[in-house]
Amino acid sequence: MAASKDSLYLGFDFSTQQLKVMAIDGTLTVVHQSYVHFDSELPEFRTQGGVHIHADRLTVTSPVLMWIQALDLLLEKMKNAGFDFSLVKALSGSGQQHGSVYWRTGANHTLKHLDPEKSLSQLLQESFAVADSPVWMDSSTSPQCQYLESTIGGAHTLVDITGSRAYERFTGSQIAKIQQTRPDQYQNTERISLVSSFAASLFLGDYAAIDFSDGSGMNLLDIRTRCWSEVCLATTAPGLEKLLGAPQPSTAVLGCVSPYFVARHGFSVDCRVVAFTGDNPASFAGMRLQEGDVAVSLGTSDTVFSWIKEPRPALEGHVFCNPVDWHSYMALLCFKNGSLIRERVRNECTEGSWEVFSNALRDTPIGNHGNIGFYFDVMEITPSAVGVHRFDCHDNRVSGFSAQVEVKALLEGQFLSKRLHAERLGYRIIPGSRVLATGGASSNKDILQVLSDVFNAPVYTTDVANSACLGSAYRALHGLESVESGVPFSDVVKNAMEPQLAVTPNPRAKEVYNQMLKRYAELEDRVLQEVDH
Ligand code: ADP
Ligand code: XUL
Repeated sequence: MAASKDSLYLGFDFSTQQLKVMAIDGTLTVVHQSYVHFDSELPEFRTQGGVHIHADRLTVTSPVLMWIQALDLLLEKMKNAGFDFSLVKALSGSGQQHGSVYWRTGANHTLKHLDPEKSLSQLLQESFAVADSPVWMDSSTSPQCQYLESTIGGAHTLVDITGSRAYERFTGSQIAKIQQTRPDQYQNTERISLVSSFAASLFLGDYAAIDFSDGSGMNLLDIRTRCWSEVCLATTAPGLEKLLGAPQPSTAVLGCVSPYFVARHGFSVDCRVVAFTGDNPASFAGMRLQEGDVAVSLGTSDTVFSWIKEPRPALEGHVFCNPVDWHSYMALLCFKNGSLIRERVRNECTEGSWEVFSNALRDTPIGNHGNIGFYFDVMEITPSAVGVHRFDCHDNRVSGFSAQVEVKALLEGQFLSKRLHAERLGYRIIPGSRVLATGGASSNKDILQVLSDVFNAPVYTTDVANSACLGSAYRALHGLESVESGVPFSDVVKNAMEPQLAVTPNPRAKEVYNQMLKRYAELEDRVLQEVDH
């Protein structure tokens, strides 16, 4: 690779709360970062945490035009910061997974003929059949999930084909719900994109393919053949194959940026668009995950993922196609109650200050005097439970903890849950295992200390907490290089900065958390039974 400082590679991340971008040069050095925060910078859309939670508490959507306006604003900010778009050789990006965008009939014609005098939000006002896109936080599609599993021959059959049993937030059930509840809008749709492929389409000026890795989060893709599963498509909604377009490898170069970006922002006509993918697959790339590592992302949602060679899908968690090596796979667990609940507890217990929150973590002992808590403000994905459940050291339910104990119980509970469910998926801590942490909360060392203690493994971070953006920029570079030479991803990023050791486990933690993990598992069963009745 010519490690040029004059060639730039862009990675965008259309995440739940904000749109972010990062630029790297040919030496993999980060040279620019910028973001647009939806709630505060685009208040006219009235989102909270980037979404609208509807009256039923189950339906969660985001306005598609908000994402477009955010892109207009972000590019404007970059221009004002003196960013030179003409140096960008390739760009890629990621999106929150599972969300779906419904392009109205005629929208592709609009995309292909964008007037560079106008903003994207002006031009695309009328381009969507569904204005509010269902996103990953939605859990309103239980009937569609039940129908899919029962029609296809049970949860195990669906797991074998798609890598996951039916999940409410997965795109297949979301599409089925739209088709059933708004047939007119479905009828008026010419293309369905994921958030990732929607964003790629904006840059491409044409409908962009869904990539194999993000496509694995739909309950529609056969993860072994990497083709749409005919039976899943047919069970979900009519005419789907045409509406989705053919899926493509995550490393595919889809084409060049549309003339609109050349004329309006000064991009080079040769700037390549590499397939966009999901935020978790992009983080996977950004963290340069190796076999044996486990990555823990602490963002709006918390996720845990690892590299796997052979898919052994289970009823819990997900197996996705690997975003950087198409022969392999990645395992993923998703926890919906992540940063937002940490913020709530911070606001209620530690005066809204992360510093006071950190003090509480430091000032309480490992094991928190035996107190254990489950904190699910919204219906959790792993496990499927809701509510706040607190237990004292004798496993008796209690109605509250002191502020400090509450903070520690939240973090210990979140990490015990991650370890428990990762172990159920086959993850084992072995000598040399590393926990790689990323996401907004990974900037907090006291949170990482609890993570390290619970997993009894050293925790590493990269300088850049924003691994989905970084991974997208790496993927842009790799996409370009691999077209020319077929070079593997690991070669392209081999000179990137190694993750830094952040914290090591306290020697006393192993025994305490091994015991506590057993109690946590039993109490989780109890919570699940009690919630059911
Ligand atoms: P997204 O999933 O939207 O990409 P990020 O990974 O950017 O989210 O994480 C944003 C979250 O990071 C915020 O909601 C906030 O709760 C959390 N965060 C930021 N700084 C800290 C901190 N010092 N300690 C704990 N959490 C933090
Ligand atoms: C993963 C998931 C979330 C979203 C938003 O399955 O639903 O992690 O990708 O980050």
